[in-house]
Amino acid sequence: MRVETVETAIVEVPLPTPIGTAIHAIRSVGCLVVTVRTADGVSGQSHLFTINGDRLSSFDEMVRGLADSFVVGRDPRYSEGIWHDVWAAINPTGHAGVTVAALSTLDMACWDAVGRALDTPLYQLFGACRDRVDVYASSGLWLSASIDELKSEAAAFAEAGFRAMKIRVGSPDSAIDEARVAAVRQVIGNDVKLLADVNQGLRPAEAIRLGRRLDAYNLQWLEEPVATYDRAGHARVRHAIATPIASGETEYTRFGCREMLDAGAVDVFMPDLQRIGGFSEFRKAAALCAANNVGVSSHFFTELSLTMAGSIAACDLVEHVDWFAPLYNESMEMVDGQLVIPERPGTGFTYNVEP
Ligand code: SMN
Ligand code: MG
Repeated sequence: MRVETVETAIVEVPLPTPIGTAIHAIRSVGCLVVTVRTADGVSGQSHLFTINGDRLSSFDEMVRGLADSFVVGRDPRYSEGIWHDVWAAINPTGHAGVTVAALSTLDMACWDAVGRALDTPLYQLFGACRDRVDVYASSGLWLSASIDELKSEAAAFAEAGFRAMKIRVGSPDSAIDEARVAAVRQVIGNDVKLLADVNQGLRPAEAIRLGRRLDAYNLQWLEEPVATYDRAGHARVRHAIATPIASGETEYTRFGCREMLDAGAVDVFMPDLQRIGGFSEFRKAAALCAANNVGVSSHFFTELSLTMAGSIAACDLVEHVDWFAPLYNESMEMVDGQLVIPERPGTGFTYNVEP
């Protein structure tokens, strides 16, 4: 099996309404769909994205450059060798950001090709541990929503069958955040899990003040309470409140994961497939977490993260973001508040995008 071409396609997916977090203002996601084709007619696909499509052409350039040098002409079953050759080559440029996003996307597309060539779901190829996984609704309850909007969105998520959902917090006044969390908790009751994401919007003392207020609302976790680089700050918050701390969506590779674990920053590490280094590296980070008795969840990339949840025992909860559904030919299936891990070959998802 030999890769003959790697093609890219840029697609802008608008959000139904613009949204805001403590640090983002988002109107659309600009996606780069990557297709690896082998000489025997097998293909593998994945994507990366930037918020509002910002500087997406740099990512395209990086994917195509790395693909020409390290993927074309290679056997995708040598994904580990490809990963390490790219890692060595990006050393002078840097092991984070555009370089690692391109590496991640190529890694996932190669793996998808391997699954398709073998006509096997990737999660089973990696060694399956479950066929369904708990999920939380995450395309809503934004910081930009009014309290009335929060209440109706929360009710709609529960009505749609979600048993968990995430609210964004990080307002300058913690009393405002508390009122918003209280309003949602009142609508959904105690049986539906509620998570809260600060999006790095606070300093440690402010996050502790907020966390102590929110301890009364039985939250599943408080996410990214402070800047991602402030791992000691994460640990301070974690030790000062009862609610568990989740973080890691902005960390790169097993090395970023190790920094978080060594600092005692998190109860749950939540890699983002685009930043962590693709399937190969997500699995290594998850092994580190397991050795440290730290939980694993996934950030964004719901469709592709099902491959991880299906093959990593500690990864027992995934984030549900519906923004990318228009890219795919297949839809995610939810049964009794859980997502079904598809038994289709590869990731189980194909892109409806022509390069
Ligand atoms: C998030 C990240 C990027 C854009 C919107 C929301 C958030 C999440 O941190 O965890 O979903
Ligand atoms: Mg987050």
